[in-house]
Amino acid sequence: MTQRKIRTLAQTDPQIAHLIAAEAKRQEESMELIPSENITSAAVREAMGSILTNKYSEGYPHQRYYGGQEYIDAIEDLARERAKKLFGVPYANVQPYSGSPANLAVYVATCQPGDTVMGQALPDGGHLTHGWKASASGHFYNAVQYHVNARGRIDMEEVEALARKHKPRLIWVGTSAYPWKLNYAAFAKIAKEVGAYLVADTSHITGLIIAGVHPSPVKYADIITTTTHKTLRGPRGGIILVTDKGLKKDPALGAKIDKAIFPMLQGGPHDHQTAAIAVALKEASTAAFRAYGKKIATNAQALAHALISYGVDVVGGGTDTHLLLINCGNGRGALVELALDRVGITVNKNTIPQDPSNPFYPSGIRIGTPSVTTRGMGVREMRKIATWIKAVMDLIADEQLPQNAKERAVFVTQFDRRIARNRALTAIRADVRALCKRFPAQR
Ligand code: DSN
Repeated sequence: MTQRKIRTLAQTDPQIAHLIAAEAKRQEESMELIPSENITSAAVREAMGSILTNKYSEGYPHQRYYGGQEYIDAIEDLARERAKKLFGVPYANVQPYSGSPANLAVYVATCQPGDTVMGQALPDGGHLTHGWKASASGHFYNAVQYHVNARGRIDMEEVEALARKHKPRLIWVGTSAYPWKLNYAAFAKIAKEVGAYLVADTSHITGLIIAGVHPSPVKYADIITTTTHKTLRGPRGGIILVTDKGLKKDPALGAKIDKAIFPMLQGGPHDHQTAAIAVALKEASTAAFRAYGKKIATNAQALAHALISYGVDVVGGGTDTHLLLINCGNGRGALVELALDRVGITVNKNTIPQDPSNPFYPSGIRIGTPSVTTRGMGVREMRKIATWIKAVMDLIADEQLPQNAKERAVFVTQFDRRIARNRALTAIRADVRALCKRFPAQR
């Protein structure tokens, strides 16, 4: 009998192996301040890279359309039970491939195409899937959008007025670029008055909710959706939870969500992903994780305070979550993103409330602390990072994006080339690398 030789990735596909190694080095030597990113544990990655990816399992535990499910069922049962226990809810679906399919499943389970839905506008810190016109949610549903006020806080008077006027079937409360705590009770009152489902998309703040740093929506929302790879620190994936309140409103809600995920929107679940989610949920049930969640917020506040003390325009004057927005000046977010990238600080350009520019050349950057907190950095390191951000912003302060939209792409390419030779940026790059070395990314 011939024995099949196991070939490593490097032997089979050296190009991909090389690129993964290069990305690992990049992750080690630079710091990710993109608020939606994090660093998974070796245990999560082991489950994610396991042989479970070989299996097909359409359906749900103990009700599948394929054989050979005894271990897969046990894995999905564990993931569902851990999710229910961790969040204190009676129902969980752990099969969504990620956050956007999870949110689409909520629409499919609760609305008909053309129904009115309501969510926070994307430039005001909401999410594409909450009714923004470029997404399916804004295309197939009659989406009404609410905004933030001049202080950058959700305008609850507008939320109430729009809900009364449009009587949405579903109201989203959830954000992707909003630094403040959400008032779930106020949203629940409005949703009750107009008879809407209240859906909390906690993707960005799930880890903070587990840590008790942010209020929980469990008492107030009918449905909760979350990605699993942000502050929860799991693999890429999504979870949908139905609360006691949701089941009281509609006892079939869990069954409707299950049906929306499969067979309406998805095929076979990604069993390797389900196992990795189960591992992440176990990790998130520990006191160590709760301490981690608290540190994310402490670090974000320290970063915001330091930046403000250096005269940086932090939108709304701070944060009480894991992220903050910096106003870089009209359309300059992309320039600051590129310059920070040059020194090994990865952020993303982002619109700010009432942005005078557009989403491709927005005026802000979005910064978050989940990943650097996972590396073990604390308040002292946040102050250091703030000095580098300020220094980089000062170094490119004279660079102005052309008014003429057609000239912008060329300008940005030339700008990127120009700063590659900047000695002051190169010196900061060396300091960033030295700090990263003291706080390894891989765990
Ligand atoms: N792409 C995610 C984020 O960066 O916030 C939201 O889906």
